Amino acid sequence: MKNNGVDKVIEVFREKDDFLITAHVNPEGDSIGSQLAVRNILKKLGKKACIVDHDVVPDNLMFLPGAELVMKSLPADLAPGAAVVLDCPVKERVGRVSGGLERAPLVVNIDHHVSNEYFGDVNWVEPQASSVGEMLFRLAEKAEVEIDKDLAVIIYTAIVTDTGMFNYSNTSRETHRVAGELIRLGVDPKAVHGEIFEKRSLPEVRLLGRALTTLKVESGGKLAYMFLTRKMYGEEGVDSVSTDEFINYPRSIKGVEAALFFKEAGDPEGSVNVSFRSQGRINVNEVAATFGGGGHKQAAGCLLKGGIEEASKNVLAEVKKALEDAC
Ligand SMILES: [Mn+2]
Repeated sequence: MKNNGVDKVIEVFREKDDFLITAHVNPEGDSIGSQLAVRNILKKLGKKACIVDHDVVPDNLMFLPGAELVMKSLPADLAPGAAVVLDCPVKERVGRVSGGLERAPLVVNIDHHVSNEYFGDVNWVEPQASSVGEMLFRLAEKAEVEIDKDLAVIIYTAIVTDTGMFNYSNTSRETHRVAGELIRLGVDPKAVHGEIFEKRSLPEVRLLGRALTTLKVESGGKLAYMFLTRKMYGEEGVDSVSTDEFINYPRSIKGVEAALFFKEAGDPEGSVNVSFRSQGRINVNEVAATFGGGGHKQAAGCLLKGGIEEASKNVLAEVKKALEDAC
């Protein structure tokens, strides 16, 4: 477990010429934003870089400069000098792109998850950082790479999404310093917010409605959870929508200590995405880890094989146990 730090990452960025960039499956603002930020920085250093992801970029992040360049499969002739893995606690979380990591002689792991397994040849992990975006701002400052408006918008998006709009406990004085700098560099917070959070599709809002009808509260009001099934997607005539915010509804109920959201995944089929949130009394990173996942103390996730009912039963039992021990 060696944390090499930002300087070593900058050294690799300067030394190698050709980079593969990737991040975790089921992408959101920080994983997309941090990949685009690394690409932007590498381009300014005169390097070649391509981004390959297991999933497509969510619609609400397509406004980000460079989002259209994210590829879904590895180019056949890809032979990168290094791979950069972002916002990813374990190597397996890159999904299908893991084949690309094997083709790279050097893997750089940049992350802020406390559960990070230091799987890179070079590791830079800062669990106290709000987002990988925030870390990359400091990298750009240190490397003296120009932070133009495009890069500022990309990093701001990573921060605003991973902090739940500066709401979560990972929001620090440093987070606000960076956000302030980004505004000075040209970010319009209202415009970015509008792009990310106020262009919901009708099916997305209706799917939230369907998920909310499954909402249950147990453990004497301390546990709230809900489901989203593939059948519900079918009923709304859509295949994928951004569901990042859904977990906030069970989480926001008065008295709830732990919130869970179970979502049947389309790819790989027959698997279930689980999101965990805690108000601080239980460590959901530990609970998610017992199911092969991880994340942060108050926000974590895992991917389970099998049907949603069976998957949820096991997870709910573990969370209830943790609640009994802690509360
Ligand atoms: Mn993140």
